[in-house]
Amino acid sequence: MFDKILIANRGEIALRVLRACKELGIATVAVHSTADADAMHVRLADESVCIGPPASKDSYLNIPALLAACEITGADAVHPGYGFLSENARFAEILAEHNLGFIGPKAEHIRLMGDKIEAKKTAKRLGIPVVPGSDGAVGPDDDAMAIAQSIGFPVLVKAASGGGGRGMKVANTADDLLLALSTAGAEAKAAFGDASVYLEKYLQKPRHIEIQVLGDGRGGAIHLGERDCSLQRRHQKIWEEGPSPALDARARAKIGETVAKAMREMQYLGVGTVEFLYEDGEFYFIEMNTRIQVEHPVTEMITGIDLVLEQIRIAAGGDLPVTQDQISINGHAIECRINAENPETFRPSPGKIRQYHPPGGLGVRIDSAVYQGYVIPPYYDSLVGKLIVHGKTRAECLMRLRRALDEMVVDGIETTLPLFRALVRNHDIIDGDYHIHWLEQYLATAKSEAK
Ligand code: MV4
Repeated sequence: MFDKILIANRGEIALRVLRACKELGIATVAVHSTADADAMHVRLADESVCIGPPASKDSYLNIPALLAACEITGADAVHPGYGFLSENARFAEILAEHNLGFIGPKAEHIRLMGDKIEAKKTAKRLGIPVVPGSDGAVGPDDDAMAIAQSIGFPVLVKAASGGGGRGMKVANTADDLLLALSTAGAEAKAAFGDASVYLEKYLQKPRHIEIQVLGDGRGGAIHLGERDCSLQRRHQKIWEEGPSPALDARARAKIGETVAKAMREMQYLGVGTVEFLYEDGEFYFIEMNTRIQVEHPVTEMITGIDLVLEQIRIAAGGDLPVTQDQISINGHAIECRINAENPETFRPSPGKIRQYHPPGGLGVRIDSAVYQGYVIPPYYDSLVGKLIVHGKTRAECLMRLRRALDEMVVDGIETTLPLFRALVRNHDIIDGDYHIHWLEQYLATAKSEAK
């Protein structure tokens, strides 16, 4: 097991990792930019190192500074959290070259899943259902039109190095396709330095359902159910829940076992999330995330598994905590990502938190690093905290979420709390009747009615 872990991140996830380390009896090193000197994870860590000025590229993405911090403190492993360097294969390799542990998957798997075309080919080879589309990248001398005709319009042009919605263009007709191909390729080249694109059948109103997996890196892997992350705005998830209101036990077991089998064959190491679009009872693989995700508490609340603690144990060579048949989904959990943003315009609202009262009570969890008097800096994401609520049923969960949202106080900055107080009372949401475009349609309607 590791003796001292350097947490190469900030905010609530840095605090989350720190908590797991403390429970494992592992010493903690916090790193921070000059803008985060007063951050909670810095206060609670055993040691802290300032690694640079506010800009991420000069601090949290500054690999030499992180290596120096490991050297100075004698850390023997690094936890990358999510975002920043968490899916940077080269970073994982550099740590290995310096005899430092990387609490994450094998670099080869990070690299593989970072290339959306290779990821899809791998998924298909491992028996995971994928979206119908081109067989790999569409080259200049491929007959993109013929491929699109065979898929059937509308088709989606996707950048191989994209992800998270970047570098995607919908083509509804043959004429649209030529334009989409040229613009997607040019944008991908500019954004990712890689112009290669691929085609997929465009699914009109799917849900976004992701499967949580845990692998021991030696051929053992289990799945821990799913999270429904369909409520997104501009590819930013705001509300995630598990189990999905759209799945029954049979569908869950089928896709879960398919994914777990694939992870065993890959000899996947650590936590991972396999993302699907789900439409008309069918799953379609779109991407795999090789990191702990923001929404991991939803799974923790319904399975009782501490994903970050197990991620650390497994990275140190440990075994899976349970067997597949010991996993059971208990009750329902919903996570709301509360941001320091205007609830209508979503304009960031950094600044000082003058009043802070987090809700409590049975089944209510707040993952946040803010406190009364904390100043939210303008340099990073605008997350104030995640409100995660558990109930024996979805109805009980919604009732408790409504109460917790009404109880929560964050004054001094604007937050998206009012949005969640409206969503938790919305009939479609209460019925679980929504898809990936539902939120943006809801917001557009609310905006037009406000005029
Ligand atoms: C799609 C799609 C429809 N059809 N692929 C968006 C980001 C990346 N995860 C993949 N995404 C999509 N891929 C096909 N073939 C629709 C989306 C999409 C989306 C997916 C999940 C959650 C929210 C979304 C919002 C817009 C588009």
